[in-house]
Amino acid sequence: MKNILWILGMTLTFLSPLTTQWLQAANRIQNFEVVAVEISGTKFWLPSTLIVKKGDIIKIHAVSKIGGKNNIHGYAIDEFKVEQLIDDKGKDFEFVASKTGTFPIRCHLHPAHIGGQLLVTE
Ligand SMILES: [Cu+2]
Repeated sequence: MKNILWILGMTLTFLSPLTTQWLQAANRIQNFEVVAVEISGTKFWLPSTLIVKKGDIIKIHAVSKIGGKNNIHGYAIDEFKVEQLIDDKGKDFEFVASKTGTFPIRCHLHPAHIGGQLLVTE
């Protein structure tokens, strides 16, 4: 019995770095929750910076917490052809961060609405 446990332990010890490498090679799923808010009359998308790795599958849940008549806001990342309309019910969408770089995030409905940036690293 002891021998079997030892063999099992050694096998797991040997395999775990390989498993880690395999997981790193596969596309990671990155989940983000972003909200449109208004602070002292200025609208923002928060968090303003999303940091991911090249090849990651980016899953975003976006929701507008800005009340009033104009509660629909845009969430656009031109480089990855993301262009969504977001209201107070929220919306899920996804894309693959297929290239490295820093890419603007903006509200395509309101130029004054402060967006952010998507940072894709190697
Ligand atoms: Cu907006």
